Amino acid sequence: MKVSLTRYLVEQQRAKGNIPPQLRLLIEVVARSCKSISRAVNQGALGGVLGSAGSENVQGEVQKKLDIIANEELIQANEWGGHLAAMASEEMDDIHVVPNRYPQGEYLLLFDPLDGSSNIDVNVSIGTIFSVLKKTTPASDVTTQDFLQAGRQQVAAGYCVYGPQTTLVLTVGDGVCMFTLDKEEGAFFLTQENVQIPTETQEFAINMSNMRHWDAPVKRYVNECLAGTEGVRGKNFNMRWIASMVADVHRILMRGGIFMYPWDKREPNKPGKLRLMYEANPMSWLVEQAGGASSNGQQAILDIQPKGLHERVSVILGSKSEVDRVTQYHLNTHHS
Ligand code: P6P
Repeated sequence: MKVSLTRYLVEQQRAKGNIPPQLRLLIEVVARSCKSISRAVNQGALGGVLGSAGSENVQGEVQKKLDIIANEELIQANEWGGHLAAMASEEMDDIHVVPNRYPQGEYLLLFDPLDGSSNIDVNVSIGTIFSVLKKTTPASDVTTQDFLQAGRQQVAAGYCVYGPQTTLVLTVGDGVCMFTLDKEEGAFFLTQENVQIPTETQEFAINMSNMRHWDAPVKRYVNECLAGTEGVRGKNFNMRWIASMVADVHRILMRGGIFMYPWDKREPNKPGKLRLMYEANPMSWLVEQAGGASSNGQQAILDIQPKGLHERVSVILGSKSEVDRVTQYHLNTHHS
């Protein structure tokens, strides 16, 4: 029997009480937005949606047309429902407070509307990443400060990967489940529950072209992987780098592995390339909920107290034994 996303959420609430109606509405609206984004992505050149929009985002990155389409879709779909107080996006400098003409809710939604943009025009998997927090000050007006909560405060997180299948991956703190889009019915159906990342792995994901810029612990770890059976690891490793975090993380949730986008000396004052609030935090919670680990080399990413909406972080996540090893190498360096 096929279990739809709505049925799953209703039954999860009945069993565990961790998806109150407003949160269920939020998740369903985000899923519906991902369906629309998937349709636009699948149109590609036929829909005139490829290429650049001729503008830049707060990160100073060229925006693709689909970045803007996806951002607009999530804003418009989520602002009227009464479940949200405000939204934050990689594509917007400031938070988007729900307009006065609509009721405000207690949830805060953060998202990277279309992650992996460099892959859009070459038909490689991309995705939407989202994270849900609760307003900490019910009374006062929502401000950016309300968003600056550590990743452990998330109440829901997930992504939708637009690949050979369109798959929504979700956690509300009770494990990770996956829903695949049935395009004929236009609905997501449960295809995996209680996802578990294998603790051991022999597959690492990192952009090797940056090797000369890495810090010593990362160089040590990757060189040991490359040494294979002739080195201290005593086994051979495989390498993957899709350059879409959503696709790399999905592979890791499905078959294990370690993903690294560490600090490097190209821009030493930046802790890393990836953003904490709407990329690293949701992905880190999913990975931990699936039995993996996620660190910035010094501490669990979910424990980092954010200082800015768009702050970046060094990311080392995936199979627990490998992440622990890389973290240990960092700690050894700082102690010696
Ligand atoms: P690089 C995509 O632009 C992204 O933010 C992540 O999805 C991906 O993991 C990373 O950047 C790829 O970066 O430097 O390898 O192109």
